[in-house]
Amino acid sequence: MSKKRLDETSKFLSFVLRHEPQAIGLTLDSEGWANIDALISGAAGDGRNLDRTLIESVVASSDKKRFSISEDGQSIRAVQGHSTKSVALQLEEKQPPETLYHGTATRFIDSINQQGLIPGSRHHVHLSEESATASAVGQRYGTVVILKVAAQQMQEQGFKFYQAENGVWLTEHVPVDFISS
Ligand code: HQG
Repeated sequence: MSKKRLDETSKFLSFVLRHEPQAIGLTLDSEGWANIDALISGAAGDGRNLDRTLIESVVASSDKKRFSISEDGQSIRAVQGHSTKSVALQLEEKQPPETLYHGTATRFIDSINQQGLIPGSRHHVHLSEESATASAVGQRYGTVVILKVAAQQMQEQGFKFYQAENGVWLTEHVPVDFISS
């Protein structure tokens, strides 16, 4: 299986499983699960030739473990990054490390200094345990800036933190007072 084919399919799966399932007539349950056979037939209607082997290879080779397959092998979901309103992952609250990192781009800094970190179109602000990961995330948008988030202090003050299956930390909003560079 070529890397190109895996990458293209991964992007397509992110699109339908996080953002626009309706684009291929797919329904996700509130935990984000889609039936794999329905995904394959919906994709076929969109001119995309997916099969189970390809889907399983994408799940297994995803560098960030973006997707998971249910225990019974019937369903697939994205583990984080959703924007679609139909999904509300039942994430368990978890105690974060003292500091988490957020990688962003210089051009967003003025706005972040005013509003704190906001989720944008996604359901959560995404935070990393490693500054190197945050750096890779921020580079997607331009010259990177790594911000430190006083996560434990936030939690002590009542803010909730969650961790997705792939290790990404999630919270709803990071006010300016808890951000430093
Ligand atoms: C920025 C990828 C202006 C924020 C990555 C970010 C991650 C603000 C952008 C995952 C702001 C949103 C998520 C404010 C935040 N004013 N800009 N007040 N607050 N921002 O893509 O965290 O490959 O939705 O800094 O690796 O970059 O898709 O979030 O630059 O894990 O699996 O607004 O997406 O994973 O961008 O990335 P995004 P993100 P995948």
